[in-house]
Amino acid sequence: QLIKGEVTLKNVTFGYVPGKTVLKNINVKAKPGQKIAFVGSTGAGKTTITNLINRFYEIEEGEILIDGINIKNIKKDSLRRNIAMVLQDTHLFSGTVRENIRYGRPDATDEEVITAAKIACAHSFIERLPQGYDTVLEGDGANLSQGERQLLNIARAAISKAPILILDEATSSVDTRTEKHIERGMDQLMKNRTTFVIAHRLSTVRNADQIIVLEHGEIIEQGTHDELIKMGGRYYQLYTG
Ligand code: M5T
Ligand code: MG
Repeated sequence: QLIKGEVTLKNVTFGYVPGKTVLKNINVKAKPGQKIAFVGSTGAGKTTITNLINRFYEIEEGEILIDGINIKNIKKDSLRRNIAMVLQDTHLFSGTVRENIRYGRPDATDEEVITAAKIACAHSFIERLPQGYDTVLEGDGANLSQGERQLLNIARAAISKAPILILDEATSSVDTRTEKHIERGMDQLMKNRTTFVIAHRLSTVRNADQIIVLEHGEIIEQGTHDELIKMGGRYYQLYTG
């Protein structure tokens, strides 16, 4: 059963190994349907926050709530159904393109698979594959380019009905032309979902409801694009380069 998609991080402090804190006292509240962007330099802790929302790791200090429920009390398969993700490193399995796209939505029709592929700008390259949607992918999509693998992951997110979406450099391996092309699809993907987006290109985070600036695992600024620009701090520096 699907949830509304309110996500709250309360005083979250975390490290992968004892004695090395990666996130310090993180507080974020995402209302259902909001777009939350994380920005900050390499190693700031952006991916780590999404790792925790996905519950890839357990937290010892603080808590993460979805619709008011601590994620520790949500079954893993329910969490997987409610969170769609396109991550920095792609995940595909050996199976056909079609199976890979409808992973998590085995009930999806062929038509839905094609619609999702079109949203992800993947339809045309899939059609050029030897067996189209029935082409078998080698383990982890070894017979595709990194960018094509990302597009398949985007198609998978598009077909999912999950109310929460995590985009971690979702189009980082896609060429600029395709990236330009896919913008509308990405908007469609985010529509009506609580979205956490991480992108180096700051133009893609501009319209976020909240932009959160991280530095060494701490939130140093938080606000909308206009607010942060007016503030003239770190975000302003990053934005004006
Ligand atoms: C933040 C460490 C990493 C860095 C810090 C994912 C991961 C990270 N780290 C680990 O020790 N183990 C891990 O599995 O945590 O890293 P991040 O959250 O990946 O940073 P980022 O996403 O802001 O950086 P980038 O380069 O993706 O922009 O000290 O060593
Ligand atoms: Mg990262």
